[in-house]
Amino acid sequence: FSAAITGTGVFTPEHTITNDELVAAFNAYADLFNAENADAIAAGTVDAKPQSSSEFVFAASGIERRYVLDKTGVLDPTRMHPKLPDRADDEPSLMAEMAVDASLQAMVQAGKSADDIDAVICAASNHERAYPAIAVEIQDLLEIKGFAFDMNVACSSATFGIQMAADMIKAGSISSALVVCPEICSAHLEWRDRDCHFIFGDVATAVLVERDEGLQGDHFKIKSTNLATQFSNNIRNNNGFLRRTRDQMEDRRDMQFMQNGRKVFKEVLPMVSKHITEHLNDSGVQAADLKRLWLHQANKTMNDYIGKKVLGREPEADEQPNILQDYANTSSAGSIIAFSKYSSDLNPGDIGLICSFGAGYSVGSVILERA
Ligand code: CO8
Repeated sequence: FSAAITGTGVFTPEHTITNDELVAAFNAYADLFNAENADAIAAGTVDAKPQSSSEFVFAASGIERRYVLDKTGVLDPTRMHPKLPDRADDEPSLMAEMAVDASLQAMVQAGKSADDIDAVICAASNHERAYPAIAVEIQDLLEIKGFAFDMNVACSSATFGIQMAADMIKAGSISSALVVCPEICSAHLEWRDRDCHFIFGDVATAVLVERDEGLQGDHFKIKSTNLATQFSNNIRNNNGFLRRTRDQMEDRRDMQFMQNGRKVFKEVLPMVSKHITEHLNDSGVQAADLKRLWLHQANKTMNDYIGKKVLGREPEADEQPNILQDYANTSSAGSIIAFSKYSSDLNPGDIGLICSFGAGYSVGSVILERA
C-alpha cells in the first residue's frame, strides 16, 4: 500500500494581536514592574525590565501579528497570559474543539465522513490534560470508530504524526487517519519576557491521510518521510506532572517556554539543510525538481537561509511561502498551514516538501507529489 494526503483544514482563532498592541502591553507591564520594584532596582538586587519594540520584533522574526484564543488576558499588563475559562468534564475540551473544526474542513475537502476514517492522532507540543487522551475525545466528538492516541514531538509533531499514519496505512493495519495539531501556544509562552514574548500564536490544523488506492479527488501522494532527533536543552519547558512535588513552584520561569534563541538559530540551519538534502538524495529527488518548500514557521531569516541552502539559489517568493507574518510561530501547525494555503495551484506530477523542526531537537520531512 501507499499513502496520500487527501484533505487539510485550519482552525484560526478570532482574536489577533498586532506587534504594536503586543509591545504596548509589554511596555505597560514593564513600567508597572519597574515602579513596583523601584527600590530593589535602585539597590541593584533586581534588574529593571527593558522596553520591547515592534521594529525589533519584525526585524528579528518577520512576524507582524498572531492569532490567539484570548486577547484580553494577554494584553492586560497586570495579567500577561490568556484567560481561558475552565470547562466542565462533560464539555468538549478546548484542544478537542479546535481540532474538530479543522478536521471537519479536512474531511469536507477529501469528501469523506467519519465512517471512512480508522484512527485519530493528536500530535501537538502541549496537551491540555494528562488523560484521557485528547485524541480519543476528538474521535468521540467526530464519531470515528477505530482508535486514537496523543503524541508530542514539539514543533515536529505534525510530520512525525504523518509518518505514523502513513506507516500504519502501508502496513495495512488501517486505511486512513486524521493527524490533528491543536496548538494553544499562548498558554505556554512567557508574555512577560521581551526576548520571546512575540514568538507564538494559536491555531489548529488537520491532515487526512488515506490509503492511495482508487482515490478520486485531488490529493498528494506521500513519496517518502524522514525523521530525526538529537537531544538539546536549548528549547525547553519544565512544566509537567511532577510540578507539585517540587518546592517554590509558583510562577517559576522554567514552567513556560524557554530558549537560547541565538544557539538554536545557529544549530538549526546546518541540521535542517543537511536533513532535507539527505532525504532528497535518498529518495532520488533533485532539489531542482522541488516546486515548493513548506517549512516550519518560526523565523523568516531562518527559512530564507534554509531555502537558499537546499535549492542552491535564492528561492522565488512562491516556492517557499511563509505564513508566519500573520500567524507567528504556531509550533507543529506552521508547516501544515503553509501547505494547506499554498498547495492547490501545483500541477499533477509537481513535487514539494514539508519540513518541520523544533525542540528535541526534532526534524521531520515529507516529500509529496501532486496526483
Ligand atoms: N525588543 C527590543 N529589543 C530586544 C527584544 C525586544 N522584544 N528582545 C531582545 N532584544 C534585544 C536583546 O536584549 C539583545 O540586546 P543586546 O544585543 O544588547 O544583548 C538584542 O535585542 C538581540 O537579542 P537576541 O540575540 O535575543 O535577538 P536575535 O536577533 O537572536 O533574535 C530570536 C531573537 C528571534 C528568538 C532568534 O534568536 C531566533 O529566531 N532564534 C531561533 C529560534 C526560534 O526560532 N525560536 C522560536 C521557537 S522554537 C521553534 O520554533 C523551533 C525552532 C528550531 C528548532 C531547532 C530544531 C533543529
